[in-house]
Amino acid sequence: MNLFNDTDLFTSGLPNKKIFDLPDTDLILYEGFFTKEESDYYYDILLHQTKWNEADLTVYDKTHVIPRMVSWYEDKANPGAKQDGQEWTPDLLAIKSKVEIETRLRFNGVLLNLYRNGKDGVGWHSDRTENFGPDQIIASVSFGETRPFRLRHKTRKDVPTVEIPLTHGTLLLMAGTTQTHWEHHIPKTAKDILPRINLTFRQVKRKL
Ligand SMILES: O=C(O)CCC(=O)C(=O)O
Repeated sequence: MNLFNDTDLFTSGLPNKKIFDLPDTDLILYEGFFTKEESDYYYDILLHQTKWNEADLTVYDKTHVIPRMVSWYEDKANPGAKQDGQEWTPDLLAIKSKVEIETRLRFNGVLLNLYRNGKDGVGWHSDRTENFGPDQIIASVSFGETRPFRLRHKTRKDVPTVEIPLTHGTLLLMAGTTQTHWEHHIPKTAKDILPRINLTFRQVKRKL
């Protein structure tokens, strides 16, 4: 059985835009942003043709291999970008262009994450590194297995945790002060699930 060429593996939501009414965040979800056919195509291409790498994370002087595979693309014209980095592929540029037209924003980098199965996930964090600035805007595209994306406010305990199932072909825009005030997380699961690919488009401003 060739699981990954089975186009009925994943269902996608109907085209639908939802603006969340939450404090300290501008969060917009577009379910079915990519059609089922587009999503199946991109899932298959990205899964098989991306150069997936392991990555390390150092916490309190201990270095761990993170439980997911990653791949990074960035405009070479971006000041400070690695000149030997990967070239954007036509498919990544097509995905980026569709996201840019809808959001009316421009992105110059993308981090691809591959969650191979339920043992892969990402712990609570916000995306605040010196190369992105404090309130970076992130456009997050998902293909493949639906995984719950959890968000929690960093200081307001009265605000409940939000859980958004990121279905095949979804776009989630995180803007405003989301990264300053909120953390996000993809929990691991004991369920037997298929891979998920997530692309986070970013506006990289390197400190030179
Ligand atoms: O997979 C996701 O939806 C989230 C990825 C993420 O948190 C990150 O790349 O920082």
